[in-house]
Amino acid sequence: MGMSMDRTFRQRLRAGERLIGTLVSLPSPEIAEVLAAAGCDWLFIDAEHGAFEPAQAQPLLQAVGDRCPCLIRVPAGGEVAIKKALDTGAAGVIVPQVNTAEQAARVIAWSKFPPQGTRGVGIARAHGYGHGFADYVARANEETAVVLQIEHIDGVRNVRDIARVPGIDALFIGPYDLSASMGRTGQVDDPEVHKAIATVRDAALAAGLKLGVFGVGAGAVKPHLAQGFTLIAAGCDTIFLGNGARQTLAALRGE
Ligand code: 3PY
Ligand code: MG
Repeated sequence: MGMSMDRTFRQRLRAGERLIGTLVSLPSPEIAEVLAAAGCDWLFIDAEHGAFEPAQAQPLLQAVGDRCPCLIRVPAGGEVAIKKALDTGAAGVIVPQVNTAEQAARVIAWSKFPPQGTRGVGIARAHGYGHGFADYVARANEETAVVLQIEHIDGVRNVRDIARVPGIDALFIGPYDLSASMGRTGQVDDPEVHKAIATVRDAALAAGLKLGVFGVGAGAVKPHLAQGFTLIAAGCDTIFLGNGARQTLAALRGE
């Protein structure tokens, strides 16, 4: 996938380019097209909480084509989900709830073809359905981004060890799960939650990894921009849709 003359998403991520995208929670190619056309730098396709499996993200990728790189968040850091997500031709995977270095190492192994890892070798969209097999297999380890979510206080405690695992491109904070693991569900601006986020930030930057974060809107992610976060998921499809409808209704009803 992608034009080889262009920089890949992974190259742009690793170069520290600010990449602003949004979360897609509905398995709708049309919504992916709308968000790509709106100018998103990338799409966070959510096959963890969204009502679809990693392989069902494929029509969304087909809809946006080369216009917008898509990362698929898998339901959990398991081999099958990672394999199926990458086989769609996704620009990378986002793996939730990585709490130990051992878990991180397994995720990297499942995401990289031998000799770097143990990713299964098959024929799918990523490989041009077989017609681009050799080319894809030669490039995939270099061109596929692996983003690990640190979103549990156990992951924060282990983050220095996690960050040292070779092959990780970015650590991505899940503020909602992180706050929940600290007994403060949804209190993403709680000082203790902020302290935990700062611990992850320091470990990532010390290890030369990039930093990502989700926020419900621009206001939620803005403070993170100044802290060195570059992989940004702001808002999500259903929130945009509901907000737009609410604003229009309120304007017409004089609220
Ligand atoms: C969280 O906030 O837990 C997330 O996973 C957001 O991406
Ligand atoms: Mg989460």
